[in-house]
Amino acid sequence: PSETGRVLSIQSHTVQGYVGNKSAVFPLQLLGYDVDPINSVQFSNHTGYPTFRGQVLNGQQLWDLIEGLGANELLYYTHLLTGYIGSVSFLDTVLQVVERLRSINPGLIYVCDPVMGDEGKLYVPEDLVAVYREKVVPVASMLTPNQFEVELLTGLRVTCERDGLEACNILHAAGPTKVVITSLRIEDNLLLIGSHQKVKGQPPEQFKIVIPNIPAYFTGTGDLMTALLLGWSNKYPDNLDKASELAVSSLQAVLQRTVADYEKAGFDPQSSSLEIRLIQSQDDIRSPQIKYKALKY
Ligand code: ATP
Ligand code: PLP
Ligand code: PXL
Repeated sequence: PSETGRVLSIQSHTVQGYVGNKSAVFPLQLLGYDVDPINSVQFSNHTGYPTFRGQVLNGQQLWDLIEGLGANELLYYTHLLTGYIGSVSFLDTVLQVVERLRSINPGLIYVCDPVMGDEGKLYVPEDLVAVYREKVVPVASMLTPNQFEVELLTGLRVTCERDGLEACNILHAAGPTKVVITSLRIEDNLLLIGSHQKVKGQPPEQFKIVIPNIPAYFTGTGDLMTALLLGWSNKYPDNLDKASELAVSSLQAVLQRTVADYEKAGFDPQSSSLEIRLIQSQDDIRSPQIKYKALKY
């Protein structure tokens, strides 16, 4: 399938390394999309390093860029993609961007990774949670929370598959027709749960993909995962299961290459967070071999 689009991607930029736009733009381009990145921050490196320097874009500066595009009639997009957002004022402006883009293309697909934290720890200001829950979820087309984020958005404790499926139902009722919980930690495995509500008010089609846990810690994988899900689900709009198989298979190939390359260079992959080997994995992104299959419920 050759279905492509024009994506406005509002995410972090790091000079060195791959998170945010650095981990989303290249894969989407490889999949054939025109991608227009707005850098919500420009940092030397991601914030997991001992130190970082750089600048943060504020809501007004974001809106200024949108006005500039608008003045030249350049605001036709098929997709809006957002990831880590650090303040309520910036998130409120993103909501204005959604409204503005939909006034030009009512069919705009908003793919939102509601980045708030992981493993029980919040890494955004607490007042963002209510904004995501009350204002962002209702306008999102596709949502890609992790286990902790889905708990924050639904108020459910999510500790097993059943909880995950129930949480997806709650999120569908609030807005998005596609929900992918990118990782549920169940014993030694990671579980992806996908849910597509094809008809409003009807039960969604749901599936899971079992992902063996790699004993290493990566940064930027969530951003890459959401970009791949956007890319593939647009090519297979009625097969979220197939899109997820492709995205997971690409991502796992990237992670396996990353660990192998660090080991070859004499590093212990468990000693620190690894920068993903994104550029070296372009064949796995363009044409992934499906090695991880979706199991339908
Ligand atoms: P976000 O906070 O951006 O929503 P997230 O917490 O969902 O992100 P990750 O936990 O990085 O993001 O997971 C994204 C995907 O990366 C998962 O679906 C999983 O496939 C893969 N992944 C991440 N770490 C590992 C690992 N150690 N072993 C195997 N797969 C992993
Ligand atoms: N740690 C911090 C401090 C972050 O800000 C983020 C994402 O914004 C992450 C970790 C998560 O990165 P990932 O995309 O791999 O989930
Ligand atoms: O989602 C990953 C991410 C995004 N943006 C910045 C980050 C990170 C992860 O550390 O530091 C600035």
